[in-house]
Amino acid sequence: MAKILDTTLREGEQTAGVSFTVEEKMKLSKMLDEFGIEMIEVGHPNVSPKIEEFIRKVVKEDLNADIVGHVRAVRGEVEMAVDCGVDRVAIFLATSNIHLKDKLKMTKEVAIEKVVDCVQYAKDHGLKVRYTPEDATRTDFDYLIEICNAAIGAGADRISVADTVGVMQPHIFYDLVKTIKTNLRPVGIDVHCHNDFGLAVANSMAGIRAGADCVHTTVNGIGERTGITDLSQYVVAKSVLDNEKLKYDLKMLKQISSYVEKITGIYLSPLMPIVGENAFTHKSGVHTDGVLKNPNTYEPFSPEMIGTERKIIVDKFTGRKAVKSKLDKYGIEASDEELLKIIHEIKKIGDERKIIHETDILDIAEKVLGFKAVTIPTGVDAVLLLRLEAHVYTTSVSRKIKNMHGVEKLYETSGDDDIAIYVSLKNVAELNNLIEHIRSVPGVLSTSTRVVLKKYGEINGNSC
Ligand code: HCA
Ligand code: CU
Repeated sequence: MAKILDTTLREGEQTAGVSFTVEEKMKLSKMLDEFGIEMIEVGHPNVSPKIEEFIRKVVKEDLNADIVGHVRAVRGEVEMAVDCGVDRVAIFLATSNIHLKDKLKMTKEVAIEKVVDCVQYAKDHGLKVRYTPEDATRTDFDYLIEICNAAIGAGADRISVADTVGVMQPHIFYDLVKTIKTNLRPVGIDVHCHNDFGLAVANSMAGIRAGADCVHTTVNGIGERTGITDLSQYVVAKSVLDNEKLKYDLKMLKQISSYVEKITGIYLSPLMPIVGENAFTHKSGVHTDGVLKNPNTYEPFSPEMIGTERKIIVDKFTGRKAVKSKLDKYGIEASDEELLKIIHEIKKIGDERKIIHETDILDIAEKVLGFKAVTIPTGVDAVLLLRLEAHVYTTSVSRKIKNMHGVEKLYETSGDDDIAIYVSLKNVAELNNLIEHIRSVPGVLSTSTRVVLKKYGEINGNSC
């Protein structure tokens, strides 16, 4: 079984608009370690004081995962990584003609010298060393082999085949990795696949099949431009499609993904494979009927496997089985004839609007059955008004709050308050927790809360 190196904290932090705090990085490192990741790439220590602070802190945590620093082939940067106490260092220097000539303005010979010097230094200081020929997939093959073998000769124990601009296709990458492996001295091989054409996961799987033994991932696939191989997609594809017994705690995947959504402010498309909102949501009558009889009919694996739940949508496409299962949930019995009437009413509303809430279904059921079916707990709705500290960038706070449990709507406003939030929660205890949580976001100066007594112009109650 190939290993995983997760680089959410290095490549992921290179995503436009993303910056993690030291605390967020510590928390994510611990989650990834608990999940079972073998190597965590933690960043370039020379990029900023906070990155350096985090690296020095995380190495002391004694995680099971190896901590990998990432540096350019610059002596000072390697020295800094050594000084931070990382287990491994990854040294990268581009090898394609376009990078060497136009970006680095460096000859091929000088590039080899720099790589050899940096690898040797790190090795002499007791670190395990990876060398990454950046843009490897657009590099002249003979030169690629020459510089990698020089790095291995100097002590590198891993080579990362970087598809830096994501131009590979699975069959081509398979052949390339295989040929690289046969031409290199014995060494571990990583694959680092960018997702510019949406092929990162497929290419990574092909690379492993060809003999690489470590895949680079990020949570939610974040990274430069359109990111790299998504952790959840890769791991679940390996487990389900390749039928591999994995040692990772797959049940943590949804939770890890949601945490990264929250701290990046980058929210997933509902259509995102594996962890997207729709991954286990069933809509048409034919599908919901099938899933209610046997989930395997329309689910390639169970939602429980990644720690999430199935959702059945009730709208104008809905069939009898789905409506019946919703009514069963509330202990409401309806005859076949009554059920058909209820569905007829649901289809009527469904033509007018996109979302039908559970309370709508219950209202309809009550009308059709002629009695008060259930009393729905109304919960607590409130408007929270937030003031921020003067120097704070409002959007960065909004991003952190937007995804918290119970937050339904968020507005950045003019006037005395900076942010207005509409929240909907089960009870006052939950409301208190949310307020505490919001108050702990750096930059939030004060909150004031207005509990909603009545709502007009929208549907009251929980959504489906
Ligand atoms: C970058 C470098 C890198 C390095 C990958 C690796 C790439 O472009 O910032 O070290 O394996 O994609 O080439 O992320
Ligand atoms: Cu990259």
